[in-house]
Amino acid sequence: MNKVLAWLGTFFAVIFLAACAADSGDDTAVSPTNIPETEDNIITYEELVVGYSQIGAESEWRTSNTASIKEEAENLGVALIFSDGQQKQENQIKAIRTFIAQQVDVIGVSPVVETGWDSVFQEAKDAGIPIILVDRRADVDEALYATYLGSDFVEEGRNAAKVMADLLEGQGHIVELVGTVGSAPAIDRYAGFREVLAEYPEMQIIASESGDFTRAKGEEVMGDFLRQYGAEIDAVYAHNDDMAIGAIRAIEAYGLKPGEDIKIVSIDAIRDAFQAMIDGKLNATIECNPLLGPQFFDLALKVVNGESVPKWIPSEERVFFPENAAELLPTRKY
Ligand code: GYE
Repeated sequence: MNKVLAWLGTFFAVIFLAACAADSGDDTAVSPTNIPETEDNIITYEELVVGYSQIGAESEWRTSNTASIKEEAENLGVALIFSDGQQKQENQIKAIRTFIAQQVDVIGVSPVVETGWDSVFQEAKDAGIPIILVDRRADVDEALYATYLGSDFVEEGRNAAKVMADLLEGQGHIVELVGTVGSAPAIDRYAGFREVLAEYPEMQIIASESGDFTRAKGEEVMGDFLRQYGAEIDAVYAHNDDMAIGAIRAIEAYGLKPGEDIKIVSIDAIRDAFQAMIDGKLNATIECNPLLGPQFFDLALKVVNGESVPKWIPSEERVFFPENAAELLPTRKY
């Protein structure tokens, strides 16, 4: 018994000394924040349960993005509960509520539009489930999400305008195929393009309509533009390659040559855009990387384990032209 008391005495004395050392600012002291976590309280990929709310399957970009997420979950052994929102915000909100009820560890979401997420994100926060925004931002308080992983869409819009200015030598009539109304990439690609265009008073946007990021809608809207403006159109700025491919079809049906009579610049850099450049029908594509699976799960694990992560992880992106499209196509992964 005495031995036990003596041992306890020594134990508390050590604790007391350690506390004094911490107070005195000695950085070798043991404090709760620098005690290494034991293996027991670190979550591993095999234990991680992730709810993922995807937008839909509107474009090649999106299907590659979905494939990247599903493949990486499988590689890592992560339990992934995947929900396809069919491009409807209400479906995404329902999916997030289901994930909360299922008590997943972390939620990944690619918000179809920017606004209207405050309540459901707050519900996740109240349940202690972190949200990671993937690909698209939501217009909410920074406290409601852990991080955003995705592109700088404003910069993509600026780059598209710079390329367009070169192609048109600073002069001409542009029609614009806008992405999904209210979505982060549509809002930012619209703004970035105009920011640079302001430096070129002789380049004008004569029409701007949404093609909802799909080939079918891009073709339909381009058909309307051609019926209205015909050969007055010098160029198309499409917020994604799929709409540009739709526009190419409409221009051919109208009897003009895409890429020659009407220049086309779009965004994403999908494989079909490389093929269109090889065929001389598309003049440039600005890269937007959908292969976000590996970075997403890396972040998800860090976030659930309480590691701090930056509020934005931007993707690195390039611009591609027809000159080396044939050489690059075999290397493209989406
Ligand atoms: O550019 C488009 C897709 O959010 C960046 O969504 C993404 C966009 C992409 O449908 O093709």
